[in-house]
Amino acid sequence: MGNLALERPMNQTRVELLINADRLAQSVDQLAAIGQLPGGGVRRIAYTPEDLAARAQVQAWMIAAGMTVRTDAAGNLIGTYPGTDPHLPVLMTGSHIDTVPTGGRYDGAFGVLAALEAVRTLAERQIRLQHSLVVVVFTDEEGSMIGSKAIAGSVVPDPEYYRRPDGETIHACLHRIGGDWAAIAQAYWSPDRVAAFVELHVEQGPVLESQNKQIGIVAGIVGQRRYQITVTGRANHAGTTPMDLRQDALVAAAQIVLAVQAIGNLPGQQVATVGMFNVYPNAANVIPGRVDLSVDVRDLSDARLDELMTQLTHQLTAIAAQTQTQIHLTPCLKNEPAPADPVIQRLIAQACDDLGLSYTHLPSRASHDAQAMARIAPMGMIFVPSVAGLSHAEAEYTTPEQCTAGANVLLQTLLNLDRQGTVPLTSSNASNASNAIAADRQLNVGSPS
Ligand code: HGY
Ligand code: MN
Ligand code: MN
Repeated sequence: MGNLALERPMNQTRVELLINADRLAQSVDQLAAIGQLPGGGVRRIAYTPEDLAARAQVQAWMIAAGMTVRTDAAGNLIGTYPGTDPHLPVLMTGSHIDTVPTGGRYDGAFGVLAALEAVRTLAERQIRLQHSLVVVVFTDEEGSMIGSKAIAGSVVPDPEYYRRPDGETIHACLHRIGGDWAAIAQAYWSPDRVAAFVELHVEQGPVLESQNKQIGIVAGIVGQRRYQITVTGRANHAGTTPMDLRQDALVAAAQIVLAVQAIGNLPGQQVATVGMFNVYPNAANVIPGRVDLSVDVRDLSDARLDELMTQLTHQLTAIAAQTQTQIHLTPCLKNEPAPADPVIQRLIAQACDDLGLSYTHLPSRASHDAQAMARIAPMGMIFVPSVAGLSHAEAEYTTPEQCTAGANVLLQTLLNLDRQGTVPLTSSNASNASNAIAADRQLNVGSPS
């Protein structure tokens, strides 16, 4: 792993405190057993019994590690390892334990378990930091990201925005995990309470592996927009309805998929995806009356995302007219691009140097809770390699050695931050603009019929 000829091996580090690699690997295995799929991956969708079981497990581990634990109104599980100076703002770290429907063992879970391992390492040596160390398991990262948004004060007020694809309300979802929609504003942390937020995560891409680097220092996270599109046509008999008298929702939806691909293929760095697609009534002899699909668009520039969505909207209008359907586009996620704090990036680099680990700086094209957290705190992210660049897939893998290296970088970065004191929130991170988007900003296009 890596070209280490000119570097110190890990066992000749300049640091005194190292995490317990076996204990970390064991916890990764144990958590992956909750919601385990036959192919070795994990299905642990937010608010499901698997999510609840995993939360209970992590909570028990946090308590055993000497943390006090609570669940906030957004359902975030918050463990605190008290510091020696209760007046200082906290150092915060964490990630998520929910997964995509067929996810891997590391996306999110690794960041939570490495943070827990950092606390275990401190606790067994009876080391207290000056700052309290707060480990957060954020609610529903793979869906609404409501957990980190609540902490950052950017939750959209309209509960309809958070209705699950299966129709369940956010009230019911949060209630099930110990949260409370009515009190969600109480989950907010003002910037003066958080000295820094650091998230460790698997890269979910091929860059580190292809460059033979052990650690990635994230320079910034791309902005992301997600929409649900409903195409409404008219269900009718597939035999008796002449071709020119159809309002076929699936024909329109198929054109939308190609239009989304086309904006992704425009010159630039953006990506655009239709990942969810449901046809109703989905019967061979019925002209489809309705299709629900998702659109996910990402780029480092918010202005560019606006531009791309304007183009897509024009195309949807044309498709609706041509297919005699109605196309309804509802925003369901908006994450602004978030730069990582330069001071934290430097402290991560210092941790890598002290541990004898190779590193490079790179952007994150995946969204993370760190993105919301950057609104209220200086933010940093540490990446470890993903074997073959695979993620959001059962085959997602990061070796135990790579996990150990990442967890040690996290621990050293937290120690560096504790010594350094509060990092001032840099102007590039401080954002006054609300990224809450108006829930009524919906687009309806289509032929009146
Ligand atoms: O979709 C994402 O980028 C993230 O994994 N939630
Ligand atoms: Mn993910
Ligand atoms: Mn993730």
